[in-house]
Amino acid sequence: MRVVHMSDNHLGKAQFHLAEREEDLYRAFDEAIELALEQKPDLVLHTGDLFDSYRPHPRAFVRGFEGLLRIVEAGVPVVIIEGNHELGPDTVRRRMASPLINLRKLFERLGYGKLLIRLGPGAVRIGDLVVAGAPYASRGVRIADTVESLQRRSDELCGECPKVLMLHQGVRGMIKAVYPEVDFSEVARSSFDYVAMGHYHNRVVRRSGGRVFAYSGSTEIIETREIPLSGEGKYILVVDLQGDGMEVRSLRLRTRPFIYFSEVVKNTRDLFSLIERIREQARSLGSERRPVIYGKVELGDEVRAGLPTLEMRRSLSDVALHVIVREIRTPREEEGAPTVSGVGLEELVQSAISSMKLDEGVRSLALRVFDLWYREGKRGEDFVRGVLGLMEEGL
Ligand SMILES: [Mn+2]
Repeated sequence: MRVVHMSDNHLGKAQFHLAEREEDLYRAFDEAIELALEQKPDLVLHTGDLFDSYRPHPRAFVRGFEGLLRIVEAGVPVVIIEGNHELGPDTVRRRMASPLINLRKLFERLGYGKLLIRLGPGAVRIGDLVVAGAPYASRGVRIADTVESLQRRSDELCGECPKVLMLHQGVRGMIKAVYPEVDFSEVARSSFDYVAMGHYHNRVVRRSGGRVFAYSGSTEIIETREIPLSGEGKYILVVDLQGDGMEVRSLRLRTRPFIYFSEVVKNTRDLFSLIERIREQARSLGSERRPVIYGKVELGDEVRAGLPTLEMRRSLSDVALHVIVREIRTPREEEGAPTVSGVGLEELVQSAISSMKLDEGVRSLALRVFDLWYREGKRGEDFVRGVLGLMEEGL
């Protein structure tokens, strides 16, 4: 049995507010589907965040619909779960259907109801394979309990069949940076043969006792924090489940190139040498798509703030789609000045909130509010409604 696993296309996101980046994400999704179908799979698994928003732009909705339609028209079933981006305050509280529910309704009307399967949560048998899965659940929900009940339902469907579990969660012990909702041990305690995961945007394939736990990663660069790892590429996974073994292959997608840099610029000579090197690198890419150039410079005393950004934009804009420079001035060491190294914003906020003298309820509310703002990306009205929702729930 051959299964293709893909995730996190984030259709509809226009990174850096660029129409070209919105199109890049559609292209990556289309290519993922093309590569998937070339494999003649028995099944396609989608582990969430097909859309960037739970209220996708019609353009994104149509592209998502067309892509999945190509798969089911080839007679291949698709099993999909919601990622955090498909769940807004409204969808979570059941007042509004998620975009995946709307997609499913359309497929049903077209007579493809049996081929587009949304697990919300649930388990299905497809041929000799059992596939179980659950939508994204935020921190505070006991994911270990969900896994346990999905295991029971899967065993009831077929005892000896190979089994797949689909989750859109951060798993501690498999990923860094995104803060996790569940421990690896709690997922590994189950007996699913292949655990297909979404949410983390870099590919991670972990083998353990003949079983495989894998994040296929996103199909394009979605967040700026993925840029330093852009050289590693973006993938879909092809899983061959045989009687006693499993083979997992990665198929690389042709995404837009990114050039990442991180340099100390002591003077203007350093700056122009950096620009020349990046220009050479951009030229040597040989890509039909111009790269995004993104990085940071640590400014020496002789360099005026703003100059690197100005010069790099001016001299590289002909070879790049977009140039982003983060300028950092190294603070002179002062006694007693707090130093933070290698700690991300999430960890920093978490430890700051944790160190405050707060009532436990207030502390966890503060963490959840940060979660809404930072990870679920809620802004404006959505954010306010999200916070009010949390307070109503007494969380
Ligand atoms: Mn995602």
